[in-house]
Amino acid sequence: MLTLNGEIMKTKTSSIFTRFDINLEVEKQKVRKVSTDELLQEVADCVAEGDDDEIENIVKNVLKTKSPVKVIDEGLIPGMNEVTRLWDEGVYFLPQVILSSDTMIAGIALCEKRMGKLMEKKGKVVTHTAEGDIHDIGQVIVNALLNAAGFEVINLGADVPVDEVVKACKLHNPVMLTGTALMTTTMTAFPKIAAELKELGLNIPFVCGGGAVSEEYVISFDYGVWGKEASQASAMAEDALKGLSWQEIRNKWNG
Ligand code: B12
Repeated sequence: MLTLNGEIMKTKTSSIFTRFDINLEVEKQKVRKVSTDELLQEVADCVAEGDDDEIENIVKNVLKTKSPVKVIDEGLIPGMNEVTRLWDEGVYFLPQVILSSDTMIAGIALCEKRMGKLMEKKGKVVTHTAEGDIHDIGQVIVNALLNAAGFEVINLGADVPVDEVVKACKLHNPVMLTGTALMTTTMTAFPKIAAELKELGLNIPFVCGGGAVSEEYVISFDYGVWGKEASQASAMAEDALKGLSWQEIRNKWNG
């Protein structure tokens, strides 16, 4: 390159010409090994690499020898955890994360289909993702596991206004309510919901999970029970079905 006074300036061409296909390969190598099982590792890699073309074949294949819950717990979730790590480290950006979450959700749907549904439903659980929040992967896992455990899931979806959550609880009279929040700006909906439930005398455990909420935060309001892992949701719903109060469920699972 010539400068203004005619001198030749040495330029590093590697910073101008970028081979994005090669960069992608480098990114792939950054996905860590998360399982000693080859098939489960394939599932995790598929999510971490956001390969939504391959997920169906890979999950159908692994489901021949492993249970759907194992595929979710030891393949899909660890794969998504890798995406979270790569995002936090600045390796992944929104496009990769969107591809991975679509791949994850497709994988969960296949597992859910395989788990089947019991004819007799045990009781209702209302699930939602907080108002203003579209991060619904945790909720999708919770839904699948509750369904598999025989609960009737009233799935309100993501970004649900406080009043709609309360209205659904009034209408369905569930044994338990769940909420997921991944953003510090959206988790503030949970104490509002709890306060409205209290005003109506709807005395139900409200299990709150998602990366944004801490145990300390959730147990700071009445009805709140902190859910660390999605897999706890069905055991907590069983407790609620047995008649344990929100205080008893909180004492058992938190603190
Ligand atoms: C995937 C992802 C997305 C995807 C979401 C896709 C989807 N359908 O969910 C997309 C690309 C769409 C997205 C968008 C955005 N995102 Co985003 N995203 C993430 C990422 C990388 C991973 C989250 C995830 O799915 N984790 C995997 C799931 C399984 O984890 P989980 O939900 O926590 O669930 C586990 C437990 O918490 C628990 N659990 C959850 N719910 C429940 C319920 C019960 C009952 C129980 C028992 C347990 C339980 O079980 C699960 C494990 O078993 C995080 C990074 C991070 N560090 O978390 C950022 C992150 C959450 N995103 C963030 C942001 C800022 C955004 C955007 C605003 C970006 C933008 N500028 O547009 C938008 C949000 C728009 C909106 N209004 O919501 C921030 C939030 C910051 C904050 N603290 O407020 C994070 C933390 C990234 C960061 N470090 O900045 N995002």
